[in-house]
Amino acid sequence: MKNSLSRILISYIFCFYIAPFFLLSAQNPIVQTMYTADPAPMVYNDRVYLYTSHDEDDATWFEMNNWKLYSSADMVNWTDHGVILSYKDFEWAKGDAWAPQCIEREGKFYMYVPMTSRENGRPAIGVAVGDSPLGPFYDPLGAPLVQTDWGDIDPTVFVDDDGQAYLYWGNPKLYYVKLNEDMISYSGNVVAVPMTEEAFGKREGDAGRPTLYEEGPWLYKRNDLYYLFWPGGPLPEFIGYSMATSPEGPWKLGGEVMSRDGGVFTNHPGVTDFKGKTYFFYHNGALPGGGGFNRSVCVEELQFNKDGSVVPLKMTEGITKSLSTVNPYIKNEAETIAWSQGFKASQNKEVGVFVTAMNNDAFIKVRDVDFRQKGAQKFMARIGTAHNAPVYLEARLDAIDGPLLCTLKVPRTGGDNRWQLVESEIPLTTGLHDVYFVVKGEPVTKLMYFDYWKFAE
Ligand code: FUB
Repeated sequence: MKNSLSRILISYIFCFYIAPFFLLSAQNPIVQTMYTADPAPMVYNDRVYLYTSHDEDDATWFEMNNWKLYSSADMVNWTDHGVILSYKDFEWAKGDAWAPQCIEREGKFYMYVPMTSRENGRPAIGVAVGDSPLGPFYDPLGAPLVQTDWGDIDPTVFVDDDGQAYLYWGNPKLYYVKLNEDMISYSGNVVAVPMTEEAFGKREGDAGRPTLYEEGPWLYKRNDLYYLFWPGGPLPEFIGYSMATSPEGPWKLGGEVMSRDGGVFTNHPGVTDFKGKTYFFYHNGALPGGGGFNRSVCVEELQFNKDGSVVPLKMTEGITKSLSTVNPYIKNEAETIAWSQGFKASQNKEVGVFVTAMNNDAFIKVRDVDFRQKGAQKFMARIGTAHNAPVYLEARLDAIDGPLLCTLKVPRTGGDNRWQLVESEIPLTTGLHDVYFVVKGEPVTKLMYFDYWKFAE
């Protein structure tokens, strides 16, 4: 009874206070074109790469078949790199593509992923290797990297300054192993972390879970202190953290980082430093249609106190100040988005990732586009539609109804496997602007496909 009352209260707070805030200010959730969960950031060559799991639309249980990748140089515009790995890439796995993490070591990229094993129907952790953050990734082992008796999900991987790599994971137990330098094997035994009240707090009335720790660990180091962030229970999950002076513990409870505000029963931390700041990724149910199995990744800036403890966070509108600008004079993917409504992302062999406008007035906003002093006088976009009825793509400045630069008539190419580059002159446009692409037309669904855009002098 107490539990259902608190759930009603959480939903009430979410619907009336949090959701409208998200929709108006609109930087979180950072992906609006599909449902994403379990964010795992990795910084490489001045970009944040964000690996996520993927909740299928209309799922009523964890319907998760593959992993997605997004990246950003400015923390407000995110580029969709599509599906980069699937459980089908592992012969030994039969599904359940849950929380991933990818890490770079000496120019190779190692993606650790939990899946259900065909052999015994239990979760296990696999590893895939690639030569670029975008993949392609392949399974070098043809078998799980690690499997215990139960609960082998949610891997987090970390390479310490002395080169020793650690893999932590598990629900309800917390395990770790020391990975070898090849990152696809380990030495020594799997260690079960002692689940003590001092390390993870105390939970009453659940013999299988004596502490608050639930799942989804994330290992992070700052100023010689090690942090383990973890979703805690009972459900719905909050996010807590523990600290240690060694990556092997002993861990000491730090406190709560994020409360149970997201309107879904899980949460999942991912932390990274980028361009002098620390960012905390998590998920909630804030997109329209969102819920426990239709989650969305978000990000906040994370701050620390002088003693190293973490300043608790609230779920907000997200990162509102861009770290750099967008160059309009190069090919920009339509799936580079600060905020969108009414667009869905997909991919095919003709153009890779592209977006589809699902309804009239669907729009994409790209933040901080720098036309510079000389300015642009031409706009071009690679687009297409399957409809006979007219469909138009408008390019506007600074607002969905801001100054109109041009209106392109979308050519009837016949489908998303056929495209045309369409261009138009525009009034001289200089300086820094947000650019809006707004779709107008009568057909009821899948109005147009949009691959890329570019401005010219
Ligand atoms: O996304 C599936 C599972 O839900 C993850 O593995 C957990 O961390 C929770 O987010």
